[in-house]
Amino acid sequence: MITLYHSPQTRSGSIVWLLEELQVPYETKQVTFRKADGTGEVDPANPHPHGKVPALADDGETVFESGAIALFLTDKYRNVKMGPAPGDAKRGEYLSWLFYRPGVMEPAFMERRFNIQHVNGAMGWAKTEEVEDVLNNHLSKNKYFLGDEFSAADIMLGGGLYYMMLFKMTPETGALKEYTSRITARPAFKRAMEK
Ligand SMILES: N[C@@H](CCC(=O)N[C@@H](CS)C(=O)NCC(=O)O)C(=O)O
Repeated sequence: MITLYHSPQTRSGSIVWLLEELQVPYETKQVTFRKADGTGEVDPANPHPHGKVPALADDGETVFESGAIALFLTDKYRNVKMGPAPGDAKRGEYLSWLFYRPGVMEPAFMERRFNIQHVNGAMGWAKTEEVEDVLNNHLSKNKYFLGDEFSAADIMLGGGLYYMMLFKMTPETGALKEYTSRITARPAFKRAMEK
């Protein structure tokens, strides 16, 4: 049985959405975590080395970091295809976008939120406006991150973009509005939100 270490309205919500898309049995264990306002504490039941959410346990294996969890699940559970397998022509593109979320998109938006000075050539991500251009350009030409194929990359990046627009952390462009409406209309997204 899959156990997701979870807390509502956090990044672990993306994994609930993914599990709902995959239609696999799972349980959630609600854990506490350190919040931005200084409240909360690491839950000793959470296997994440920093006490963050999400973390996941499955058949004796522990996985932490959202991107790693997404890749682990979409490779292992393939009754519903949520990501191209090794050898598939879109595998490289899939991995690129999955890693883009924690490696580039998130740091870029946090940089703006916390007013951090960008240093090209030193930081591993790109300036916020440049990231916004890449995302908007891609999504104005493609239905999903992988073209016509919805995948876990849309949950990881698209889910993040949806909340960033909601909290005014990125401008509400036509491309982003249309794309996020498309992905949040999915029944699995609605089920995840209800949970
Ligand atoms: N890079 C991690 C980030 C996870 C993360 O920071 N989650 C927040 C909740 S949204 C958290 O648990 N924060 C607690 C802390 O930083 O100690 C991932 O993508 O899984």
